[in-house]
Amino acid sequence: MNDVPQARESADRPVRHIIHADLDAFYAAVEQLDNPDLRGKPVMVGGSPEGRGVVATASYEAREFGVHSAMPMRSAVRRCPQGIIVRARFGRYKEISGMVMELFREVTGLVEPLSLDEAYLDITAQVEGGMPPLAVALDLKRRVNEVTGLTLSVGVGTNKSVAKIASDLNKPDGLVVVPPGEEADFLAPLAVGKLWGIGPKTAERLRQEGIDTIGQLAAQPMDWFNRCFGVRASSVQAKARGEDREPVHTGRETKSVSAETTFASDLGESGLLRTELARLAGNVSRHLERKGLQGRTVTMKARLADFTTFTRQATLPAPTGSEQTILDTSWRLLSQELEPGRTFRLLGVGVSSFQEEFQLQLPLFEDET
Ligand code: DCP
Ligand code: MG
Repeated sequence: MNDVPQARESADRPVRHIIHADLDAFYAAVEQLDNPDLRGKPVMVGGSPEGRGVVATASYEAREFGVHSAMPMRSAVRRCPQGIIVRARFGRYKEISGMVMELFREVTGLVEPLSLDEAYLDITAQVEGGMPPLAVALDLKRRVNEVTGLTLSVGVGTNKSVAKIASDLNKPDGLVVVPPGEEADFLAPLAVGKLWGIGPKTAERLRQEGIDTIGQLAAQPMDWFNRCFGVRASSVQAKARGEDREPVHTGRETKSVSAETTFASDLGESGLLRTELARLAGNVSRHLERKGLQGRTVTMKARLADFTTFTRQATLPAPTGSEQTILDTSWRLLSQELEPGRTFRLLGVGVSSFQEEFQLQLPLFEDET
Protein backbone atom coordinates (compact mmCIF):
# COMPACT_ATOMS: atom_id res chain seq x y z
CA MET A 1 0.00 0.00 0.00
CA ASN A 2 1.51 3.39 -0.88
CA ASP A 3 1.12 6.56 1.15
CA VAL A 4 -1.31 8.56 -0.98
CA PRO A 5 -4.54 6.52 -0.78
CA GLN A 6 -3.89 5.93 2.90
CA ALA A 7 -3.74 9.67 3.57
CA ARG A 8 -6.92 10.33 1.60
CA GLU A 9 -8.71 7.50 3.39
CA SER A 10 -7.84 8.83 6.83
CA ALA A 11 -9.01 12.35 5.90
CA ASP A 12 -12.46 10.91 5.12
CA ARG A 13 -12.76 9.00 8.35
CA PRO A 14 -14.75 10.44 11.22
CA VAL A 15 -12.63 11.44 14.20
CA ARG A 16 -12.66 9.10 17.19
CA HIS A 17 -12.23 10.25 20.76
CA ILE A 18 -10.39 7.84 23.02
CA ILE A 19 -9.48 7.99 26.70
CA HIS A 20 -6.70 5.97 28.27
CA ALA A 21 -7.19 5.81 32.03
CA ASP A 22 -4.60 4.39 34.44
CA LEU A 23 -4.69 4.47 38.25
CA ASP A 24 -1.63 5.89 40.01
CA ALA A 25 0.71 3.51 41.85
CA PHE A 26 -2.26 1.16 41.98
CA TYR A 27 -1.36 -1.56 44.51
CA ALA A 28 0.52 0.91 46.73
CA ALA A 29 -2.34 3.43 46.56
CA VAL A 30 -4.81 0.74 47.69
CA GLU A 31 -2.54 -0.12 50.62
CA GLN A 32 -2.35 3.57 51.58
CA LEU A 33 -6.12 3.85 51.25
CA ASP A 34 -6.81 0.90 53.54
CA ASN A 35 -4.12 1.79 56.07
CA PRO A 36 -3.90 5.53 56.83
CA ASP A 37 -0.54 4.97 58.62
CA LEU A 38 1.00 4.33 55.19
CA ARG A 39 -0.20 7.59 53.61
CA GLY A 40 2.53 10.00 52.56
CA LYS A 41 5.16 7.31 53.14
CA PRO A 42 7.38 5.26 50.84
CA VAL A 43 5.47 1.98 50.34
CA MET A 44 6.86 -0.91 48.33
CA VAL A 45 4.40 -3.70 47.47
CA GLY A 46 5.86 -7.07 46.59
CA GLY A 47 7.91 -10.04 47.74
CA SER A 48 10.38 -10.34 50.54
CA PRO A 49 13.88 -8.83 50.25
CA GLU A 50 15.33 -12.11 51.47
CA GLY A 51 15.15 -14.48 48.56
CA ARG A 52 14.16 -13.33 45.13
CA GLY A 53 11.13 -11.11 45.77
CA VAL A 54 10.42 -8.29 43.32
CA VAL A 55 8.68 -4.95 43.63
CA ALA A 56 5.20 -5.07 42.08
CA THR A 57 4.86 -1.33 42.50
CA ALA A 58 5.97 1.49 44.77
CA SER A 59 4.22 4.61 46.07
CA TYR A 60 5.34 7.88 44.51
CA GLU A 61 7.13 8.67 47.79
CA ALA A 62 9.28 5.54 47.27
CA ARG A 63 9.81 6.28 43.59
CA GLU A 64 11.73 9.41 44.58
CA PHE A 65 14.42 7.06 45.83
CA GLY A 66 14.58 5.28 42.47
CA VAL A 67 12.38 2.33 43.44
CA HIS A 68 10.27 0.99 40.57
CA SER A 69 8.20 -2.01 39.42
CA ALA A 70 9.98 -5.28 38.61
CA MET A 71 13.10 -4.29 40.60
CA PRO A 72 14.40 -6.92 43.04
CA MET A 73 13.08 -6.02 46.52
CA ARG A 74 16.63 -6.37 47.81
CA SER A 75 17.78 -3.47 45.58
CA ALA A 76 14.70 -1.46 46.53
CA VAL A 77 15.58 -1.76 50.22
CA ARG A 78 19.12 -0.64 49.48
CA ARG A 79 17.84 2.47 47.68
CA CYS A 80 15.12 3.24 50.19
CA PRO A 81 15.91 1.68 53.61
CA GLN A 82 12.99 3.47 55.28
CA GLY A 83 10.58 1.98 52.68
CA ILE A 84 7.68 0.01 54.14
CA ILE A 85 7.31 -3.38 52.49
CA VAL A 86 3.75 -4.61 52.10
CA ARG A 87 2.62 -7.96 50.73
CA ALA A 88 0.32 -7.81 47.70
CA ARG A 89 -3.37 -8.50 48.36
CA PHE A 90 -4.65 -9.46 44.91
CA GLY A 91 -8.22 -10.11 46.06
CA ARG A 92 -8.53 -6.54 47.28
CA TYR A 93 -6.96 -5.09 44.11
CA LYS A 94 -9.34 -7.13 42.00
CA GLU A 95 -12.31 -5.90 44.00
CA ILE A 96 -11.32 -2.23 43.56
CA SER A 97 -10.51 -2.83 39.91
CA GLY A 98 -14.05 -4.14 39.42
CA MET A 99 -15.48 -0.95 40.96
CA VAL A 100 -13.31 1.26 38.76
CA MET A 101 -14.17 -0.65 35.57
CA GLU A 102 -17.87 -0.24 36.49
CA LEU A 103 -17.35 3.54 36.75
CA PHE A 104 -15.70 3.48 33.32
CA ARG A 105 -18.73 1.60 31.94
CA GLU A 106 -21.05 4.26 33.32
CA VAL A 107 -19.38 6.66 30.86
CA THR A 108 -19.45 4.36 27.82
CA GLY A 109 -20.11 0.71 27.03
CA LEU A 110 -16.98 0.70 24.89
CA VAL A 111 -14.38 -0.14 27.54
CA GLU A 112 -11.27 -2.24 26.88
CA PRO A 113 -9.52 -3.24 30.11
CA LEU A 114 -5.76 -3.71 29.64
CA SER A 115 -4.92 -4.72 33.18
CA LEU A 116 -6.48 -4.33 36.61
CA ASP A 117 -5.87 -0.58 36.75
CA GLU A 118 -5.91 0.46 33.13
CA ALA A 119 -8.41 0.71 30.25
CA TYR A 120 -9.27 2.39 27.00
CA LEU A 121 -12.67 4.10 26.68
CA ASP A 122 -14.15 5.08 23.34
CA ILE A 123 -16.04 8.32 24.10
CA THR A 124 -16.77 9.29 20.48
CA ALA A 125 -20.55 9.07 20.99
CA GLN A 126 -20.40 11.20 24.15
CA VAL A 127 -18.32 13.87 22.37
CA GLU A 128 -20.62 13.83 19.34
CA GLY A 129 -23.52 14.23 21.77
CA GLY A 130 -22.03 17.53 22.93
CA MET A 131 -19.66 16.67 25.81
CA PRO A 132 -16.18 18.15 25.28
CA PRO A 133 -13.47 15.46 25.74
CA LEU A 134 -11.94 17.51 28.57
CA ALA A 135 -15.25 17.50 30.48
CA VAL A 136 -15.63 13.72 30.08
CA ALA A 137 -12.09 13.22 31.37
CA LEU A 138 -12.53 15.55 34.38
CA ASP A 139 -15.82 13.87 35.30
CA LEU A 140 -14.20 10.46 35.15
CA LYS A 141 -11.29 11.48 37.37
CA ARG A 142 -13.67 13.04 39.89
CA ARG A 143 -16.03 10.02 39.95
CA VAL A 144 -13.19 7.55 40.50
CA ASN A 145 -11.76 9.68 43.28
CA GLU A 146 -15.15 10.16 44.98
CA VAL A 147 -16.11 6.49 44.88
CA THR A 148 -12.74 4.82 45.56
CA GLY A 149 -10.46 7.52 46.99
CA LEU A 150 -7.83 6.72 44.34
CA THR A 151 -6.31 9.09 41.81
CA LEU A 152 -6.56 8.37 38.10
CA SER A 153 -4.35 9.64 35.31
CA VAL A 154 -6.10 10.24 32.01
CA GLY A 155 -4.92 10.80 28.45
CA VAL A 156 -7.31 11.87 25.71
CA GLY A 157 -6.69 11.73 21.98
CA THR A 158 -8.10 10.65 18.66
CA ASN A 159 -6.53 7.20 18.91
CA LYS A 160 -5.41 4.61 21.46
CA SER A 161 -1.70 5.04 21.00
CA VAL A 162 -1.76 8.83 21.55
CA ALA A 163 -4.17 8.52 24.50
CA LYS A 164 -1.93 5.95 26.21
CA ILE A 165 1.18 8.09 25.88
CA ALA A 166 -0.75 11.15 27.06
CA SER A 167 -2.02 9.46 30.24
CA ASP A 168 1.55 8.72 31.31
CA LEU A 169 2.95 12.23 30.79
CA ASN A 170 1.64 13.98 33.88
CA LYS A 171 1.38 11.17 36.45
CA PRO A 172 0.22 11.12 39.19
CA ASP A 173 -3.27 12.63 38.94
CA GLY A 174 -2.43 13.62 35.37
CA LEU A 175 -4.67 14.88 32.60
CA VAL A 176 -3.37 15.49 29.10
CA VAL A 177 -5.68 16.21 26.15
CA VAL A 178 -4.25 16.06 22.63
CA PRO A 179 -6.61 17.97 20.33
CA PRO A 180 -7.51 16.49 16.91
CA GLY A 181 -4.88 17.36 14.32
CA GLU A 182 -2.09 17.85 16.86
CA GLU A 183 -1.15 14.18 17.25
CA ALA A 184 2.07 14.21 15.22
CA ASP A 185 3.31 17.45 16.84
CA PHE A 186 2.52 16.07 20.28
CA LEU A 187 4.46 12.86 19.65
CA ALA A 188 7.41 14.32 17.71
CA PRO A 189 9.65 15.40 20.64
CA LEU A 190 8.99 12.28 22.77
CA ALA A 191 11.43 9.37 23.13
CA VAL A 192 10.79 6.46 20.74
CA GLY A 193 10.55 4.09 23.71
CA LYS A 194 7.24 5.69 24.70
CA LEU A 195 5.58 4.26 21.61
CA TRP A 196 3.39 1.20 22.24
CA GLY A 197 5.24 -1.83 20.82
CA ILE A 198 8.73 -0.32 21.03
CA GLY A 199 10.34 -2.14 23.94
CA PRO A 200 13.72 -1.27 25.47
CA LYS A 201 15.67 -3.48 23.05
CA THR A 202 14.08 -1.99 19.95
CA ALA A 203 14.49 1.53 21.37
CA GLU A 204 18.20 0.84 21.88
CA ARG A 205 18.59 -0.41 18.29
CA LEU A 206 16.79 2.68 16.99
CA ARG A 207 19.07 4.93 19.04
CA GLN A 208 22.06 3.22 17.42
CA GLU A 209 20.58 4.23 14.06
CA GLY A 210 20.38 7.83 15.30
CA ILE A 211 16.63 7.75 15.98
CA ASP A 212 15.86 9.12 19.45
CA THR A 213 12.46 10.72 19.06
CA ILE A 214 9.11 9.62 17.67
CA GLY A 215 9.34 12.52 15.19
CA GLN A 216 12.60 11.14 13.79
CA LEU A 217 10.98 7.72 13.51
CA ALA A 218 7.91 9.14 11.74
CA ALA A 219 10.15 10.83 9.16
CA GLN A 220 11.63 7.52 7.92
CA PRO A 221 10.55 6.29 4.49
CA MET A 222 8.19 3.32 4.17
CA ASP A 223 10.87 0.95 2.80
CA TRP A 224 12.94 1.63 5.92
CA PHE A 225 9.94 0.66 8.09
CA ASN A 226 9.49 -2.51 6.02
CA ARG A 227 13.13 -3.41 6.48
CA CYS A 228 13.19 -2.74 10.22
CA PHE A 229 9.73 -3.87 11.33
CA GLY A 230 8.62 -6.46 8.75
CA VAL A 231 4.94 -7.30 9.19
CA ARG A 232 4.59 -4.61 11.86
CA ALA A 233 5.86 -1.84 9.52
CA SER A 234 2.55 -0.13 8.69
CA SER A 235 1.28 -0.29 12.23
CA VAL A 236 4.48 1.15 13.75
CA GLN A 237 4.57 3.88 11.09
CA ALA A 238 0.93 4.80 11.72
CA LYS A 239 1.53 4.98 15.47
CA ALA A 240 4.65 7.13 15.02
CA ARG A 241 2.63 9.55 12.86
CA GLY A 242 -0.19 9.66 15.37
CA GLU A 243 -2.50 7.91 12.91
CA ASP A 244 -3.19 4.65 14.74
CA ARG A 245 -6.69 3.33 13.85
CA GLU A 246 -6.93 0.39 16.24
CA PRO A 247 -10.49 0.25 17.63
CA VAL A 248 -11.33 -0.19 21.31
CA HIS A 249 -12.04 -3.90 21.81
CA THR A 250 -14.61 -4.62 24.49
CA GLY A 251 -13.99 -8.38 24.44
CA ARG A 252 -17.70 -8.89 23.95
CA GLU A 253 -17.48 -8.98 20.16
CA THR A 254 -16.54 -12.66 20.07
CA LYS A 255 -18.76 -15.00 22.08
CA SER A 256 -17.16 -18.25 20.98
CA VAL A 257 -14.53 -19.67 18.67
CA SER A 258 -15.28 -22.98 17.03
CA ALA A 259 -14.42 -25.24 14.13
CA GLU A 260 -16.27 -28.22 12.68
CA THR A 261 -15.85 -30.69 9.90
CA THR A 262 -18.13 -33.03 7.97
CA PHE A 263 -16.45 -36.27 6.94
CA ALA A 264 -16.42 -37.64 3.42
CA SER A 265 -17.63 -40.93 4.91
CA ASP A 266 -18.92 -41.53 8.44
CA LEU A 267 -16.30 -42.37 11.08
CA GLY A 268 -16.66 -44.80 13.99
CA GLU A 269 -13.15 -45.82 14.90
CA SER A 270 -11.95 -44.02 18.02
CA GLY A 271 -8.37 -43.41 16.82
CA LEU A 272 -9.62 -41.67 13.67
CA LEU A 273 -12.16 -39.64 15.62
CA ARG A 274 -9.47 -38.51 18.02
CA THR A 275 -7.23 -37.44 15.14
CA GLU A 276 -10.06 -35.32 13.73
CA LEU A 277 -10.69 -33.75 17.13
CA ALA A 278 -6.99 -32.95 17.45
CA ARG A 279 -7.04 -31.12 14.13
CA LEU A 280 -10.10 -29.12 15.20
CA ALA A 281 -8.61 -28.35 18.63
CA GLY A 282 -5.46 -27.07 16.87
CA ASN A 283 -7.56 -24.78 14.64
CA VAL A 284 -9.52 -23.41 17.56
CA SER A 285 -6.42 -22.91 19.69
CA ARG A 286 -4.61 -20.95 16.95
CA HIS A 287 -7.70 -18.83 16.32
CA LEU A 288 -7.99 -18.04 20.06
CA GLU A 289 -4.33 -17.10 20.22
CA ARG A 290 -4.68 -14.71 17.27
CA LYS A 291 -7.59 -13.01 19.02
CA GLY A 292 -5.86 -12.99 22.39
CA LEU A 293 -8.75 -14.93 23.96
CA GLN A 294 -9.06 -17.73 26.51
CA GLY A 295 -12.29 -19.42 27.49
CA ARG A 296 -13.57 -21.65 30.26
CA THR A 297 -16.16 -23.67 28.36
CA VAL A 298 -15.28 -26.36 25.86
CA THR A 299 -18.05 -27.63 23.59
CA MET A 300 -18.00 -30.81 21.54
CA LYS A 301 -20.56 -31.06 18.74
CA ALA A 302 -21.43 -34.31 17.00
CA ARG A 303 -23.75 -35.41 14.22
CA LEU A 304 -24.50 -39.10 13.89
CA ALA A 305 -25.08 -41.10 10.71
CA ASP A 306 -28.84 -40.59 11.18
CA PHE A 307 -28.32 -36.78 11.35
CA THR A 308 -29.08 -36.57 15.07
CA THR A 309 -27.03 -33.61 16.25
CA PHE A 310 -26.06 -32.84 19.83
CA THR A 311 -23.51 -30.90 21.85
CA ARG A 312 -21.78 -31.69 25.13
CA GLN A 313 -20.05 -29.06 27.27
CA ALA A 314 -17.49 -28.98 30.05
CA THR A 315 -16.47 -26.03 32.18
CA LEU A 316 -12.82 -25.79 33.13
CA PRO A 317 -11.46 -24.44 36.42
CA ALA A 318 -9.49 -21.77 34.52
CA PRO A 319 -9.73 -20.18 31.06
CA THR A 320 -7.67 -21.91 28.40
CA GLY A 321 -6.47 -21.50 24.85
CA SER A 322 -4.24 -24.54 24.94
CA GLU A 323 -4.58 -27.04 22.10
CA GLN A 324 -3.85 -29.93 24.47
CA THR A 325 -6.48 -28.89 27.04
CA ILE A 326 -9.09 -28.31 24.34
CA LEU A 327 -8.32 -31.72 22.84
CA ASP A 328 -8.29 -33.56 26.18
CA THR A 329 -11.58 -31.98 27.22
CA SER A 330 -13.41 -32.49 23.94
CA TRP A 331 -12.07 -36.07 23.71
CA ARG A 332 -13.37 -36.80 27.20
CA LEU A 333 -16.80 -35.53 26.09
CA LEU A 334 -16.75 -37.54 22.87
CA SER A 335 -15.50 -40.73 24.54
CA GLN A 336 -18.68 -40.81 26.62
CA GLU A 337 -20.73 -40.91 23.39
CA LEU A 338 -18.87 -43.74 21.67
CA GLU A 339 -20.86 -46.95 21.26
CA PRO A 340 -20.21 -50.05 19.20
CA GLY A 341 -21.66 -49.55 15.71
CA ARG A 342 -22.23 -45.79 16.19
CA THR A 343 -20.73 -43.64 13.44
CA PHE A 344 -20.29 -39.87 13.10
CA ARG A 345 -20.90 -37.59 10.10
CA LEU A 346 -19.60 -34.43 11.73
CA LEU A 347 -17.53 -33.30 14.68
CA GLY A 348 -17.04 -29.81 16.04
CA VAL A 349 -15.03 -28.21 18.84
CA GLY A 350 -15.66 -24.81 20.39
CA VAL A 351 -14.42 -22.65 23.24
CA SER A 352 -16.54 -19.94 24.90
CA SER A 353 -17.05 -18.06 28.21
CA PHE A 354 -14.18 -15.69 27.59
CA GLN A 355 -12.81 -13.80 30.52
CA GLU A 356 -13.57 -10.09 30.45
CA GLU A 357 -11.03 -9.19 33.05
CA PHE A 358 -7.33 -9.54 32.92
CA GLN A 359 -5.55 -12.38 34.67
CA LEU A 360 -3.28 -11.31 37.48
CA GLN A 361 0.37 -11.47 36.63
CA LEU A 362 3.34 -10.75 38.77
CA PRO A 363 5.58 -9.30 37.65
CA LEU A 364 4.47 -7.85 34.32
CA PHE A 365 7.31 -7.23 31.95
CA GLU A 366 7.35 -4.90 29.04
CA ASP A 367 6.10 -6.46 25.85
CA GLU A 368 8.22 -6.10 22.75
CA THR A 369 5.37 -6.81 20.36
N1 DCP B 1 2.50 -4.54 38.40
C1 DCP B 1 3.26 -5.66 38.74
N2 DCP B 1 4.49 -5.85 38.16
C2 DCP B 1 4.97 -4.96 37.25
C3 DCP B 1 4.20 -3.82 36.90
C4 DCP B 1 2.97 -3.64 37.50
O1 DCP B 1 2.82 -6.46 39.55
N3 DCP B 1 6.17 -5.16 36.70
C5 DCP B 1 1.21 -4.33 39.08
C6 DCP B 1 1.38 -3.39 40.26
C7 DCP B 1 0.81 -2.08 39.78
C8 DCP B 1 -0.25 -2.52 38.79
O2 DCP B 1 0.25 -3.74 38.22
O3 DCP B 1 0.26 -1.32 40.85
C9 DCP B 1 -0.52 -1.50 37.72
O4 DCP B 1 0.63 -1.30 36.92
P1 DCP B 1 1.06 0.12 36.38
O5 DCP B 1 2.10 -0.10 35.36
O6 DCP B 1 -0.14 0.92 35.99
O7 DCP B 1 1.79 0.81 37.63
P2 DCP B 1 1.19 1.60 38.83
O8 DCP B 1 -0.28 1.77 38.75
O9 DCP B 1 1.67 0.95 40.10
O10 DCP B 1 1.91 2.99 38.74
P3 DCP B 1 1.64 4.18 37.71
O11 DCP B 1 1.25 5.36 38.55
O12 DCP B 1 2.94 4.40 37.02
O13 DCP B 1 0.55 3.73 36.77
MG1 MG C 1 -1.18 2.43 37.01
